[in-house]
Parts: sequence; structure tokens; C-alpha cells
Amino acid sequence: MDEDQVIMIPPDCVSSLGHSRTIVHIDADCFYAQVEMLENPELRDKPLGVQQKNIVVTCNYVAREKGVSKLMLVAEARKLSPGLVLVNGEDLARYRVMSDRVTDLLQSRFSSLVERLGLDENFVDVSEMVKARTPTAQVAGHVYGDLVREEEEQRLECHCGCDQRVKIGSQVAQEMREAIREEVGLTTCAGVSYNKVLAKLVGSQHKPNQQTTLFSWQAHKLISSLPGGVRAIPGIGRQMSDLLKSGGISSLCDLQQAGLDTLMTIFGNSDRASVVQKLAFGVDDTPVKPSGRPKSLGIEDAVKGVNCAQDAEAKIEALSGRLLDLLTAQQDGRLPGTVRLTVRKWDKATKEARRESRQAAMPALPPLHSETFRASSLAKMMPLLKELFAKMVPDKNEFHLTLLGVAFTNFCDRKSGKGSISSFLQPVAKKARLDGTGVEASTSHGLLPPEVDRDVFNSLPAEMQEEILADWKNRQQTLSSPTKAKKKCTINDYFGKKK
Ligand code: TTP
Ligand code: MG
Repeated sequence: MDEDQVIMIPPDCVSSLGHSRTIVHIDADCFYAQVEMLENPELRDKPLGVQQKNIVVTCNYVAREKGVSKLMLVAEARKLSPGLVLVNGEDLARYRVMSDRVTDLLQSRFSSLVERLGLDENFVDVSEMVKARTPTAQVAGHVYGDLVREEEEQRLECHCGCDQRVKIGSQVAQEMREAIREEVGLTTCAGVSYNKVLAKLVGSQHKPNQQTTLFSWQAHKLISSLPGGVRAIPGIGRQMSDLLKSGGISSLCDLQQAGLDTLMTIFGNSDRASVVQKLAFGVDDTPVKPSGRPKSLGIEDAVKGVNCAQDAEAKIEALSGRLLDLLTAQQDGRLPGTVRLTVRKWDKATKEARRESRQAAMPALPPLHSETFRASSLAKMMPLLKELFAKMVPDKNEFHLTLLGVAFTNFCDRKSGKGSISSFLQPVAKKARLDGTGVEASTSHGLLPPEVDRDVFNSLPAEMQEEILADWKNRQQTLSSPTKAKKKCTINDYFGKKK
């Protein structure tokens, strides 16, 4: 297409949302290859391909420099790069784990609106976060096209505030990429714009490990720069392009010129016809559809050299309060089974910052929307968090922290009633034991119900321990007065030793 030609958007393709949203598209660089290199760091400097059957499904950037590309036949890749190291990538389990970690991090830290696309891409709607931030003059990373606006672009210049929003979005995208790099170990590319299709398209402009922002007045330039076929538009895959072809539409130009009626005849569905027609002009009103409930919810703040316990505790308390507010705002009624504290310590000797996290089983919290929820949850959490802090920072006089974070994980649905408290607790108990990082709830109870596993019991918060003991006492009383005996599901049934 002619890059200088400004595309006129037909009236029925005009966006109903305008440029009101801010969307970030995140894509992991050579995803499978990075997972392999993380597990086996000596592969980093070698040309590496990930093989499925006789195809190199992806390769690292060392191999790409030698001409190897994604979905190339193994034989061809070997010719281009005789030293190519090939690993088998047919077992997707490890890739899925890393993929979940990225989505989880984005959901828990940046926005509840995260939509996964395949294993290594995520759309994140950061509009709310952007609204809450102060304006910035800086764009993080690259800007698509020239910053100097040509006459035509000046005409297209938008005054709805979208330039400012995508600038802030670019800062958020950079924070996302840094967090993924630091916590998951992967480098990523990001695209920032006001809709999904443009964010995805612009993100691939600079690869690897870079990000690009698209202002609204450059959108036409990006669309015009695409290769001619309809497949250049994300969302139009092989099946759809075959369908379009059967209706006489092969190029992007054909698609732009096709009327809605033609597209409706091809797709037999007016919604799809309209979405596809709009996509061809870079207009995309489809929402970021959350891909499942977050597995964790966290909040972190970089701090300037916290080096006394009192300051650290005040910061942890403030973070915990904000986190509880986020938990209430989640509105799905779930409560966390585990709380995790993260610190980043500055090591004077090595001049390096190191992250460390510890977690503990959560105490029972009051009902989520009760008046006392925040205050009493804080009062219950703080002793635990202080204990975790003391474990990670044992020398109270000699430390220097550059970051503090609190997160909830291990979410469970929790309804009222005894049956549900047990289902809420069971995974917590398991998790606390498996991690080995849970704080042992100190207990003065020497005697335990015979069916209860002491390790499981020790890993529970004091309230739960008391409930188990009270329940046991109750049962003993019931047994000693047989007239009152009745079969009931109790909390202890769930913590029994395996027979
Ligand atoms: P991509 O994001 O397409 O590729 P990539 O992450 O390897 O490289 P890039 O730096 O260009 O983003 O796909 C993600 C992973 O999906 C990729 O690592 C391997 C896998 N994959 C397949 O298994 N089959 C396929 O046809 C494609 C395209 C990818
Ligand atoms: Mg990728």
C-alpha cells in the first residue's frame, strides 16, 4: 500500500470508543527458546532452535542472525547454521508454566483485564491505571513513525488526550517488561496504543526486547505500511483469509473497499463482518477479555533505602492496606490462602540488589465487605508479616532495602459455614507444607485430635487451630452424651491423616 496515502475511514467503521482506552500488547521474545535458555544458560550464546517433528518452531536471536527463522524445516535451518543446537519442544508443560507466570504477574500487578493470546502474548487494558497517574512528557521506548507531524497528520491530530494516555501507557509497559524480566526471567516486546489491533501491530516494529508506542495520528501510516495480504491484520487467520478469498477479497485494499453487505454475505454474520471491516482500518472496539481469574494479587513499591525496621513495617502496613483495598475491589468474593512478603536487599559488598520472598498461611479474615474488614484484616496480617520480615532481614541494624511488596496468592472461594471453611483451608495447608516457606504457627497445644496430622496443624493460623480444637472438644462431648450424637461434616474431617 502507498504509505503516504491517508486512509479514509468509512462512517460505519468509525470507532464507538474513539481513543479512550490504553492497551498494551506484550509478546515474549523467541518464547520456547528463552525457556530452554533459562533452564540451560550455556545455550545463550549458541544458535538454538526448538524442534517439533521436522520443523524449527522457533529459534533464539543468535540463530535468527544466521538466517534461521520460525517454522523453518530443520534441514534448511541446519544448512544456514551448521552449528545449530536443536532441542525437542514437543512437551509443552514447561512452556505453559512460564506462560501462566507471565499472565499471573500482569493480572496481579497491573490490571485485572488481561487477555491471553496463545502461550506468549497478552493484551492488557491499562486504562484505569493510566487515569490514576500523573501526566508525563516522556515516551518509554520507541515511537512509531516520525515525531514531526506532517501537514496531513496535523489535521489528524487528536485532542481527546490520547497522546498523553499512550505516553503514560508506554511507562506502564516498561514497568511490565522490567517486572517480567526480573521475576520470570523473560525478555519481551511491547506495543502501546489505544486498541488491541494497533497495539499488537506496533509491538512488532522493534524486536527483540524493545517496545514501541503508536499515537493516533500515526495509525494510518502503520496500516498503510502493512504487506498487501489480508493476513497482515492480526485476527485474520488462514481460515478467514480463505473465506475472504472465496468472496473475491485477497488484499488489504480489497478488504477496505468491500462494503459491509459483501462481508455479511461472506461471513453470514453481521457482527463478524463489522469487526473484520473495522480491523482493516486499524479500528478495533473489541474489549480485552479477561482470561480467567488471577491466581495472585500483589502490590510492590520501590523504596529509597529503607534501613530501619520501623520504616519497613510502616511501609509494609501501608502496602497491606492498599492490597486489602484491591482485594475488596476484585469483587469475586475470593479470599487468599497465603500472604507473601517480598524484599529487595541491596548488598553493599557485591553492589547488587537481590529479591527474596517468604510466605505464610493467611489468618481467617472477617467477611469481605464488613465494616471492620480492612482494620481487622490488617491487625491479623501485620504480626505474620513482621515475622516474615524478621526471617528475611534478621539483622535489624544492618540492612538496606530498595523494594518492598506484599501479595496474596492461593485464592479460594469462601462461603460462610463450616463446610466451606474447610474447603478454604485444605489447599492452604497443603501449599504451606509443600513450599516449606510457610511460617509455623506457634502452638501451645500439646494434645491434638488423633486423626489430625501435626505438621498440617502447625502450618495453620492460630484461629483455625483453635477451631479444630474446639470442634474436637465438641465431638468428645457429643460422644459422651449419645443422645445428642449426629453425623456432621466438621473441619477436622478435612485435616485427618491419610488412612
Ligand atoms: P511466537 O510469538 O510467534 O514466536 P516467538 O515468541 O518464538 O518469537 P518472537 O520473538 O518473534 O515473538 O510464538 C510463541 C511460541 O509458540 C514460539 O516460541 C513457539 C510456539 N509456536 C509453535 O509451536 N508453532 C507455531 O506455529 C508458532 C508460530 C509458534
Ligand atoms: Mg513471541
